[in-house]
Amino acid sequence: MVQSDESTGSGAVEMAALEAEATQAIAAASSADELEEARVRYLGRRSELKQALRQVRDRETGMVLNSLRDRLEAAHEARRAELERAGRATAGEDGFDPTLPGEAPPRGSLHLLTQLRRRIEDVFLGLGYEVYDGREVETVWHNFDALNQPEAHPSRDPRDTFYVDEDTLLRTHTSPSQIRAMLDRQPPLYLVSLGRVYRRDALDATHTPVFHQVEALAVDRDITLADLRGTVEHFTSAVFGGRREIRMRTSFFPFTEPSVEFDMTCYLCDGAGCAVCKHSGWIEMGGAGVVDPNVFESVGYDPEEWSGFAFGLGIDRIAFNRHGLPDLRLFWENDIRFLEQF
Ligand code: FA5
Repeated sequence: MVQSDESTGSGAVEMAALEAEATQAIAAASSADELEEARVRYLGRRSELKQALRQVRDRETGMVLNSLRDRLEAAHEARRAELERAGRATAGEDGFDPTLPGEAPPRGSLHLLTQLRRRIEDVFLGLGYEVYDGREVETVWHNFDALNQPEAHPSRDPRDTFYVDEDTLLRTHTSPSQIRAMLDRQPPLYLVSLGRVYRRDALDATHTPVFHQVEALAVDRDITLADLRGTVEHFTSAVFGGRREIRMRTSFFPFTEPSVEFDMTCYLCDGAGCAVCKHSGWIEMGGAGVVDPNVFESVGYDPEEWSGFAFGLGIDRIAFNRHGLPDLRLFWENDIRFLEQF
């Protein structure tokens, strides 16, 4: 029992011990239940302190005990607020508070290049094309020889191409899937092939050593450059929206003859000229042409009977243009702040 015994000082000692014990118990309470237990024990109706207060006879002792009660109540209130802040006071022992609003888990999305790749596939499927998967590790024959690439062509140089061994390499474009498909199937055929390609290009804002291409191949009777033009126009309009016009410039690829590079009217200014198309009204898309008879011969197709067109372009550069991105490397950095915008 706490008693005021100023003559011996034992009451003061007991109160000091009680205060230390109560303060310690309040501070140690780690849940609302534990805190309530401490409150009942040290501040409740049956607590030593309350009983002592009831028996107070002199003003001095009353003041001392009242100030002790005030200090313990303040400690209790401080601890209660602390626990509430930690989300535990209202939640019970397991820390779960069903009254708090829920947190929505962040939703992931497909990588921008995957989205574009699927969109391109859908456009070709709509035209009746088949999606054909080529190989990333290719033979030199499929990647170069069968595509009529001259022995001395610079792209064969190990400084430009990743060789696995003398006869094997990481494909430098998606065109070898034309060869595989023609060896697998008999014409007529209409197919599209998408995937990664590899070149020893120095890394900068518009070049990455790994990038993605889409390749389309049509082989049938009486195919002409006009069919190529119509298909490319449909493809670019479907992917970019609106009605895109196509411009062809003569070019050279060993596997097509004639060969062209094609541009489309800028999807932003519709050809008027703006920052996206560098004020030319046109955006470069890729390479194309009529399949060279030598390519047909290397897969055993009769070039007198069959004709075809092929075109190929870089998917990364399309996405880069489409979204006005400053740097192709963003596709590979996996920075969530970039990825979550698409
Ligand atoms: C070719 O790869 C040909 N196979 C395309 C082709 C197919 C022509 C069928 C005719 C018939 P080229 O080397 O130009 O062509 O590459 C095509 C596209 O790949 C370029 O237009 C460009 O968009 C993209 N590209 C090339 N190098 C890189 C690179 N380092 N990083 C990102 N994209 C690239």
